[in-house]
Amino acid sequence: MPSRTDGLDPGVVVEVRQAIEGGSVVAFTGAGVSAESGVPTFRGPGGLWRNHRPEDLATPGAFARDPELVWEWYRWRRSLVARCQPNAAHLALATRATDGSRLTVVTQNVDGLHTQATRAVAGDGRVERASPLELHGSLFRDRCTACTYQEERVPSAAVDADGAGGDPHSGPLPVCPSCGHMLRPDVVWFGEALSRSTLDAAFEAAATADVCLVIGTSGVVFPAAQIPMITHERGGTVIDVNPTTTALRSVARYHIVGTAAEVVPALLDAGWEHPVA
Ligand code: BV8
Ligand code: ZN
Repeated sequence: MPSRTDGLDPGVVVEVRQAIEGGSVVAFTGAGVSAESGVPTFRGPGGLWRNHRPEDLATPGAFARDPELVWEWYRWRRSLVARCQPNAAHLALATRATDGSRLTVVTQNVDGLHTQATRAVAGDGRVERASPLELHGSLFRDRCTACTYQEERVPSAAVDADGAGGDPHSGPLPVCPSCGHMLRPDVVWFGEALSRSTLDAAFEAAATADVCLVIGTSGVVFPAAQIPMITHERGGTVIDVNPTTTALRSVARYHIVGTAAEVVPALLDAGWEHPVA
């Protein structure tokens, strides 16, 4: 069982910072890393799935049966997330991913906040090298259901570009300008395969990591949830940052009970000073 630490115990912070310093780190994040940016999680109280089951919305079958309902949900999420900003956890991760430290961000999230943080910290020029691996795609990209057409929906414009005018319940369904078929959100639905190249890169990062820093995930969705398990199997240290216990407790060496925006800067931020108790 992990050594559980409520909040920022200075001794544990020193130990974890030593494990991270000089080692290679894979930061594996879920919806919890964006909670303090105002993005609802999936399975918690007030969560995104609360009024629906995942199978009702995030599956190819749901889209085939009721594309209006699925688009309504994604348009609502897009307009909500477009108003959210990266929080201190996203920024601390982006700083380490772009300052030459060996830190790779692997995220299950589709909210684009890790990429926004990377742009904020490094500027557009260096985003490519430090871009997070987005295992489940992006809320702000549409793709055609029939050809290879894709279209980025820049978050700030997402509220308007949809033709929904920020009202998540209106607007005709988007069609491909190239072949006329319906567009869909470029996210990975349940029962759909993840991008092989993205998953291979994520598994490689996990296999060679000294530390897997797990932030804000219930650890129930596969194959993403294999990431910390791979680091553990290769002898790396898994650190779980979460206010509650998760399905990853069997592989975590530390469980730091706290929130992402509070804990992650303490573990990564060179300038972080432990507040005088
Ligand atoms: C596939 C994109 C095969 C869409 C998402 C039985 C066993 C094992 C696997 C399966 C099974 N039955 C079915 C499967 C496979 C299935 C799966 O894993 N199902 C689960 C539910 C059992 N997986 C799939 O279908 C995957 N594909 O297997 O394909 C295949 C192969 C070849 C060919 C064809 C097919 C695809 C899975 C991807 C699904 N898409 N998202 C969208 O977003 O709309 S998953 C969705 O869940 C999000 O990506 C989300 O990130 C992800 C995981 O959830 P979490 O991020 O963990 O969020 P959650 O709310 O659960 O937890 C938040 C945590 O944060 C909590 O612990 C909370 O305590 C904590 N927290 C809260 N506040 C804070 C905080 N932490 C820190 N700070 C805070 N402030
Ligand atoms: Zn098309």
